[in-house]
Amino acid sequence: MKIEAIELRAIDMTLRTPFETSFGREQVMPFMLVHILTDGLEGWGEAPTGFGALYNEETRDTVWSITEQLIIPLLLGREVPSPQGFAQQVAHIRRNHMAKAAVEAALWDLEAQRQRKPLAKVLGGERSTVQVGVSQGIEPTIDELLARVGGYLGQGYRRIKIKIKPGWDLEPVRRIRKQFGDILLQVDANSAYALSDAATFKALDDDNLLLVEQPLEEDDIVDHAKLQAQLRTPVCLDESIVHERAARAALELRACRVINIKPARVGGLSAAVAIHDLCRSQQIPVWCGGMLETGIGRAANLALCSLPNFTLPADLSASDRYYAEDLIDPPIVLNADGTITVPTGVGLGVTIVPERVERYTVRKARFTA
Ligand code: OSB
Ligand code: MG
Repeated sequence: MKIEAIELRAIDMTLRTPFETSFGREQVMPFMLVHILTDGLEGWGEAPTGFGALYNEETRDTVWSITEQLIIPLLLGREVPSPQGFAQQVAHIRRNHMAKAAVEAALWDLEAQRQRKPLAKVLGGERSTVQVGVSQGIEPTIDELLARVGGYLGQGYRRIKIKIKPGWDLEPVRRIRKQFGDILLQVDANSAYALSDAATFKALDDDNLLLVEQPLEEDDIVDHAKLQAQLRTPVCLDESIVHERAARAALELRACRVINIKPARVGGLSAAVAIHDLCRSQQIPVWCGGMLETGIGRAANLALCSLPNFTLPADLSASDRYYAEDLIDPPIVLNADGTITVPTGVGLGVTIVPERVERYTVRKARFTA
């Protein structure tokens, strides 16, 4: 199987409602799609660059330029590499994990199709449905937050995560507990706090949260260890775990008791599986985070969630929680038991609708051998 062409597309997707985190409020999500065409099969990957340089250092433009200038020349006209072989091939390019992950995802899609299996099976997945939840942003008022949380619980979601920041933490959590009782609840600070704010997290210790996600700076594993030592609630790291070595360091220093795995953040599904395996060997539960992906990125995340150590609910909701129209057909839906079904078709297992991809495209380029 030879790579004949690679198409890059910049797409702009508009969220049904704006999403606010400690780093800002966004409604239009810029993504880059990678479409690899071989003599027979086609593979798709997505870089979820919706938060630009606010979440990590990458933006859609950096992802595009690294992919065009450094990654595509390694692939065009050659045999399709295995995803793991590709990860080795680009290891000399420092960081740029979203760029690598998007191309690797398209190669996983191709690899699974070549094996005539669903991606989940090729990755070592075992379950057919996965527990999911909703990640709820910061709202202008607590009443609006409560209305949104109530809406999601009414739709059947069984785990709620809320974004927090200084000044929007104890009160929203208490009001949710008061109104909705003992639901599965967790918080995500996107590194908005310092170790000197430990008192806030000690106060949250009484609220029976599943975990507190990324309270401190991305590169501050030592302070996370100091914070975790003072808390009963598990600290979960997201931004800090940029590769398997970071996971190893965090676990060795006891900086967290749970890890959020996002393939885009760690450089691809291969690295995601490696972190899953490491955590499994140390009895550290993991769960799959999200970046408000379109159905293309979410289908790959769903496949990953089927691995055995993904034991906490994923940040992975139905298509209609994000976008009025998804890029895939049928859209991803929530089951009555609060789970989502892992696609069973070969490859990503979802049908990508070309007219829709075209409708949201703001820039495209085709590179040929
Ligand atoms: O920190 O998990 C995060 C979205 C953009 C950037 C960072 C994060 C998020 C989410 C979205 O929480 C979760 C989802 O895709 O449903
Ligand atoms: Mg997070």
